[in-house]
Amino acid sequence: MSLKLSGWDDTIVALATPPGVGALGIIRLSGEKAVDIIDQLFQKKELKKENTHTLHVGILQISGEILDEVVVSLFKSPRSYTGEDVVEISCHGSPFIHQKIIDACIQKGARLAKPGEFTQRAFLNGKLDLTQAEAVADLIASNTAASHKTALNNVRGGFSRTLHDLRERFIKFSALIELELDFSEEDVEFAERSELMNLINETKAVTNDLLNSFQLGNVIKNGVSVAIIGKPNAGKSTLLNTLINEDRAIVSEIPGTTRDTIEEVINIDGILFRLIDTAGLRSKSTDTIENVGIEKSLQKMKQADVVIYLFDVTEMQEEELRAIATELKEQNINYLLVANKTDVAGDVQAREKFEVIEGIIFISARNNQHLEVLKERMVDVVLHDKLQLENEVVTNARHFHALSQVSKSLSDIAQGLENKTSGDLLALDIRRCLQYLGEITGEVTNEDLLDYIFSKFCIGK
Ligand SMILES: Nc1nc2c(ncn2[C@@H]2O[C@H](COP(=O)(O)OP(=O)(O)OP(=O)(O)O)[C@@H](O)[C@H]2O)c(=O)[nH]1
Ligand SMILES: [Mg+2]
Repeated sequence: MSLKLSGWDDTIVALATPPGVGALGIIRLSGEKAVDIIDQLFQKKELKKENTHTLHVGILQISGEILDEVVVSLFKSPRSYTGEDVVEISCHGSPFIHQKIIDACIQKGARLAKPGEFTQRAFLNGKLDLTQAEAVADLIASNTAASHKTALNNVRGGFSRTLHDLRERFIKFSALIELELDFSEEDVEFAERSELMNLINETKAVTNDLLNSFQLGNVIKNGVSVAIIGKPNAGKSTLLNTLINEDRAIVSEIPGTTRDTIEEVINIDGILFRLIDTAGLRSKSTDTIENVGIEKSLQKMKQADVVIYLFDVTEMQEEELRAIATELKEQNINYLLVANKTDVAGDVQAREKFEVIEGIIFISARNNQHLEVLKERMVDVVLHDKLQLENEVVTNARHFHALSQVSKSLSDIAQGLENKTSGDLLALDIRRCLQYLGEITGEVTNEDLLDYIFSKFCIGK
């Protein structure tokens, strides 16, 4: 990788564990002088004479002042996370000690690392490609089984390996077509057009699958927002409380109890759902505050990924429900119709009352009845049965954008082949495709983009 950043030759230092008091803290150094710096602070041993991947117990001191008794892990270049010499100091977990040790390292020639700089160096030294490096940040941020799984898959190569291989094959074609251009007078074809077409189709299939996975990827990474909507007193706040198993929202028999929206998060089957309890919808209220609440509810409904339309089964009529469903459908809202208070109406009677309308979920929010059915349907709505978490999933908007461009350039190449366009135009389209494929894996990149990506990491990673 030819890209050199300013400050690239420096040795960097940072706390790798969370700031604050803990049993242990880990301070990490990376760079040419990492071993030398620690040798100046470490008593008794000379690390530069020690083997890589070894542990050393000892005292750290500076100018005669003892800093801490520590364990030092040694990773010599190139067999380290960054590819440079890396030293990790496990010390006691006091912020005071951490600061002392970091100051001592700086005094001996290190500088404080920028956010993500360790991972950035790993990328620049070819230890990780860009999607893997980005997945490291996702892995650290992952808070559900699903987000953990997709991030881990991407850290370990995921789809970027597939894209890398396809790109290599395009490079071969690109070279062959450029060669044709050199022999343009002789009208020869080095690049087999049918093979190129096969490669285009193969790449298209991969790209399309990845593009389709983005919606799911987004859900896995950011969670699904679910607005609970319905008339006053339908039991919306009760439903929220039962789902999160906590008395979070005020429940009362007075219609119009909830005024402001309340948000709570639950994890169902590894997917994060952001539940939003809203003010009950009624056509007109004399209370201005309630009206503001209703306005907010409508807004939340439009912004939500999924809407739970909750109604009191004893009060709702079939015709009205049908009209509501039609309205939601027309507004392109992803909704679930949920009938509440089946304990009052009777489960069987409630189902009979609405048997002509499909897909209603019958529950009693207060008695926690059939909520597991509702949860299952919430997951179904998100997954749409079309994707499994085992598949490779795009979670990153940058990748999504570049993949869309790959897809477009593939169509251009295909069209060029069909129209028997000249080699130089074909070469141009292929180069564009190579550019976007390379942007995803980081084989084509620029300093600004890298700085932007890594600036979102935490310090010490
Ligand atoms: N019998 C029965 N009563 C319920 C059920 N769910 C809620 N309720 C009652 O219905 C009343 C209204 O419940 P809430 O949860 O406050 O209703 P809401 O939809 O949030 O009402 P607003 O905030 O006013 O829009 C309360 O008295 C609840 O105890 C249920 O499943 N069965
Ligand atoms: Mg309420």
